[in-house]
Amino acid sequence: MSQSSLSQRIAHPALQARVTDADSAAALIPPGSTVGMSGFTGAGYPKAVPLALAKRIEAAHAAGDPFRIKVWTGASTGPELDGALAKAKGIDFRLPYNSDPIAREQINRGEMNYFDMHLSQVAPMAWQGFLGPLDIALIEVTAILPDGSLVPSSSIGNNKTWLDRADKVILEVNRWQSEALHGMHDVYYGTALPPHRVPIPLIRPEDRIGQATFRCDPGKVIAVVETDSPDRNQPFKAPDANARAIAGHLMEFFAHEVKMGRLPSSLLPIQSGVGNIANAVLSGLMDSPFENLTAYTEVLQDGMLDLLSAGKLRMASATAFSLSPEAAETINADMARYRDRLVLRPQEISNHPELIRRLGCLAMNGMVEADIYGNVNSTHLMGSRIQNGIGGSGDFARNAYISIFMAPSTAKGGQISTIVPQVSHVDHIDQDVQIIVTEQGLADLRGLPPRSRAELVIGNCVHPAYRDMLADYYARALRDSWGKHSPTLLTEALAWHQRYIDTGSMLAPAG
Ligand code: 0RQ
Repeated sequence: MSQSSLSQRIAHPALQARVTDADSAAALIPPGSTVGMSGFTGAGYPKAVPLALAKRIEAAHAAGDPFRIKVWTGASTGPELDGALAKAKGIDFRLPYNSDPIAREQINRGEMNYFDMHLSQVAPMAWQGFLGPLDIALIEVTAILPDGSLVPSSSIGNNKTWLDRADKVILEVNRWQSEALHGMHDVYYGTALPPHRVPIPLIRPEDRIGQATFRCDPGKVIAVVETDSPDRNQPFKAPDANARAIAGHLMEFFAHEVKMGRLPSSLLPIQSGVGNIANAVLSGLMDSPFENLTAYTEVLQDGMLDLLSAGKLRMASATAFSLSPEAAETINADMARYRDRLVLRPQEISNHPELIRRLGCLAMNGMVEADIYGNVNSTHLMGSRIQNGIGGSGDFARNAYISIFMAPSTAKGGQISTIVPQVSHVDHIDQDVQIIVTEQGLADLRGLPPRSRAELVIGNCVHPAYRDMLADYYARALRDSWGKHSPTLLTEALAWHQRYIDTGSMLAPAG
């Protein structure tokens, strides 16, 4: 590596002197450490030091040393971080969100402790102190400026907090990240714990209320590692028929709300979760009559960039990118053009309840299942196996102007109904859920008491294979339930899930 390429990206002389290789940096992380790492939905996570650390942990385990660490991040990361460390059985405790399959298996076997939490609350809780000290911040950045301030990379997540809170800092400077990212970020330093909290001065999604870089005490930096590696960037699947049908129902709903005068024709700032269905909804917006849209959300997917390029989306605010490899290459080659219309913020701001409520976001998130009263499970399969985590869905759902949850009406090839008598785990209570959408249809639950909700959900959202079963259950619940406000047959309600666990299908056995 030439000295000129080093000095271009690492312009602080004392930090140039800290440049080392990944193995040497990993050797500075003691067993039992709590490490705050960068990374959010596969963007901006450290890619070299965690791999080197995993190697070191494997060697320690082979020698009988039970080396493990605690890992805090922004949200999900990539195989070089969660995947490698989990494979090495090196993670003792993990927060706040995980989608890595190896880590998921360990969590569900009870081998890894996982604290699943609202993403907006990670930074304030780290400052409250009950999570314990943060020993090391391991952060990917785009560049180090002459004054030692840091240009963030493709996600911000909790990096500001990790850099301020940690005793020591290890930096990965990733040359793959476009230098033109400089200027896209808005790092707000005005948050505090009560009783010192003040209103956050953000009124519109495009407002910039902070600075373009992280501050960082150079005296805390114990190592700097240069990398040149892409973000995880998974390809998106083309929307399938279910995703397109869900998007279609939503577009119809938005058009109706505009017609009724309850939404402007530019809608309100949209928040969209990750995945196939969320991307289909963004494609739906592309073909919709709505113009001048804005987004105040967590992640910027391919669909958002398409909307920006087409001029449908005026601007978008998030905390991270979550792109396909092709979209990442496109934006990397043309970052300066996008920089004025995209803002990346710390996740305590992108997901802040005060701001989501003020802006009136339209929250659209995926779900595992919903019950007939509108309670939503986003996290646990059959009540006990965690899939990913609540992520930002709770931050947005409770505070949104309209809170929408969506999923196909069945899972596992039709053996599971995603609309059930009672959810097997509750992430979003019925008061926080206003719209349920499946490919079958949409239920607008706003202002409705429980029995009206149940009728609408059964009538509009359930797959035909399960409609009679649910209608029959509900009729008997109406007749036999102990209370008639939210009629429920307690033993029978969760028997749907037990039947799947026992027989591989929720469908009632014939006869
Ligand atoms: O398992 O792959 O073994 O078959 O659950 O299901 O259909 O791939 O789900 O990718 O659309 O994600 C809720 C998980 C949906 C996501 C969830 C099985 C199914 C499959 C996954 P297999 P799909 P999607 C912004 C907002 C919380 C975080 C959030 C999520 C697996 O949206 O993590 O909203 N949300 N963040 O077969 C049993 C059911 C099931 C079921 C599906 N009812 N019962 N299993 N499956 N439905 C982003 C961030 O916060 C970062």
